[in-house]
Amino acid sequence: MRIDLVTLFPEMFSAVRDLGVTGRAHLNALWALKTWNPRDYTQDVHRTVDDRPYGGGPGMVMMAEPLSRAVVAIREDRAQTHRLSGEPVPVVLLSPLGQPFDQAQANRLAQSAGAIFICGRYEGVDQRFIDRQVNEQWSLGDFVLSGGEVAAMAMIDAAVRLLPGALNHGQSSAQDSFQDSLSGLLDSPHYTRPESLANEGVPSVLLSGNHANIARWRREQSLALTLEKRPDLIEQARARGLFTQADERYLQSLKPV
Ligand code: 9WO
Repeated sequence: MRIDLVTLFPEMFSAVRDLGVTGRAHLNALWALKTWNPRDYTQDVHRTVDDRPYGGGPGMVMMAEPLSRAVVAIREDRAQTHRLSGEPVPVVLLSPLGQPFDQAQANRLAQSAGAIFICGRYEGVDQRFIDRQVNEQWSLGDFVLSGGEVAAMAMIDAAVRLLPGALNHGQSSAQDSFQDSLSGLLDSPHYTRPESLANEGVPSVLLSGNHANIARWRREQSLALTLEKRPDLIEQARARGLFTQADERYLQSLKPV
């Protein structure tokens, strides 16, 4: 997977490139990241990337041409670097108008050749660049950021940790909230040492060594937590036929009579 980023702030991406699970995976060449600064694709002495909005209004708008030239340069670079497997990748604008990014999107990104992310700044991006060059818009949710970079990093993190070999314990990504082994339910609570913390212990089943009981307790915790916090996810899992009879019996037992 190769991620190209068009951004005025390439330094921000050292976080995802150099640190933690994603940093280790990058070191192991499980994925590649390349940043492209639209300022390097300007043609005036001031290296201008923004201008005032037609029609007036506050703030500045990112100019189309430096962004377009950056995307052209990325396509050339991708064609040269992957001469044999030039799988086309989407040009994605991070925007609150986009499709909601979820675990299924993260999975698709992780199983693809990557994406070209456009990180907007200022009040927005010239619409003509979006119309001509952008294939998709992806959103993290209904809020406004000062730029697309932080959203891009969240999506990159969600995808990279799914790459084979990215996690130390091959298991643990399959155990996360929203992942398949949990039927799309929230994960159960976690505990570690010390066994007693300010006089509060650890659920005794976790100390019992009985792995069947531990698995059943965790499943029941997931069901109860999800029913309380995200009943929509319970309905989704039921509609997908992911509940056993034992799951349904336990959910029934949680309902007030
Ligand atoms: C901002 C905006 C606000 C209301 C309606 C539409 C909008 N589009 C944009 C937009 O594309 N903004 C650019 C990127 C430039 C300003 C900062 N940007 C941005 C991206 N702010 N917030 C996001 C974002 C991205 C993904 N998920 C949530 C928010």
